[in-house]
Amino acid sequence: QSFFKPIDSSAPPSPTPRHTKISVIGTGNVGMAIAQTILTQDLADQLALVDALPDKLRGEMLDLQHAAAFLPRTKILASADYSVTAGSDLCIVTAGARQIPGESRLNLLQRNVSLFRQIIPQLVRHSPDTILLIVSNPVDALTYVAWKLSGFPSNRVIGSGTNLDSSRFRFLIADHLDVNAQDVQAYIVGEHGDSSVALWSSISVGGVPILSFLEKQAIAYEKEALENIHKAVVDSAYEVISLKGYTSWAIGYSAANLARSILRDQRRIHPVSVLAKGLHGIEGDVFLSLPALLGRAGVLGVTNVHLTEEEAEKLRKSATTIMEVQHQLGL
Ligand code: 6V0
Repeated sequence: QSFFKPIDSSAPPSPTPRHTKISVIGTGNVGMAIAQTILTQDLADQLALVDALPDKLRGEMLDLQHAAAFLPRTKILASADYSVTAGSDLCIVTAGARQIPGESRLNLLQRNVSLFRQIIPQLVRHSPDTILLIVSNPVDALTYVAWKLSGFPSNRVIGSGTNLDSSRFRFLIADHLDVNAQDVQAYIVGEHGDSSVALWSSISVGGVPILSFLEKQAIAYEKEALENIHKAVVDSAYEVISLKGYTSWAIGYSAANLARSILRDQRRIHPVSVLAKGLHGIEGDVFLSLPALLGRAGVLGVTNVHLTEEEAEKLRKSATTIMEVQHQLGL
């Protein structure tokens, strides 16, 4: 006995609609910020959550489901079993071990590689056509690990990379000029974190290149002052972590912003971690952030952004640092 009476009993059953499904692996601070941004921005018909802690996972699922009356309709599923992710269009991986005080970055990476050995093959088995978006840190090396473990073509393995660093950069410039950050075009590329590279030569506000504007107005600017803005970007993650214990909201919006560009085929350009082999003199299999065109097939291309020789040199140095660590992983 159906709750609704059919208005025409001879009508054929309606075809199953094509759903957009996103899975979020790891329901810690970052995974949940991403999940809730996906819900409020109506980016998926189905949202599957996976974590290794079943009680926490069920609690998070119920808490989100209880907001159903205030949100666009999204079916929310959760399980520690990866079959819940079957048929995902996009899998966002935020699962990660926490750094133990005094632990080296390499050791942390090795522990996260062990997690990825459990996670990535299961995602691939249940969603062979999915796109993987890696958020867990160190994001560039782990994106490489996900690429290796998945066997996917590189266009379907993306690291959230410096999309967040670039947003922090745009915020600082926009705040200084008192304009909307969406009208500031500015990229941070390279490694997400300490060795990232700010592309000063390509910053523009409302289409006006900033450096040449300053030069034309004979406004003196110190290279050091510019580097301080970049340093503020690099330090900002540490500052947030020291103040509130973790970062969550900005990475939540950053990942949802990438999800929108990919799943809605927006063909927008984002600085994200991509396979950089053969670009800007980088040799070897290394993922780091470059401005990339994102659409339904994942990474559609990388823009031919102009780098000064100094910027290119810094980028290659970042690549070498990441590759040195990767070589010790034995993948
Ligand atoms: P958290 O709050 O400790 O959450 C991690 C979650 O992963 C926990 O809920 C764990 O139970 C879960 N987990 C652990 N092992 C597994 C497993 N095998 N399968 C499934 N789930 C598992 O950490 P938080 O959410 O704060 O951070 C998550 C990751 O995101 C860390 O690696 C951060 O460093 C990284 N970030 C990356 C950013 C970026 O810009 N790329 C930004 C912020 C944080």
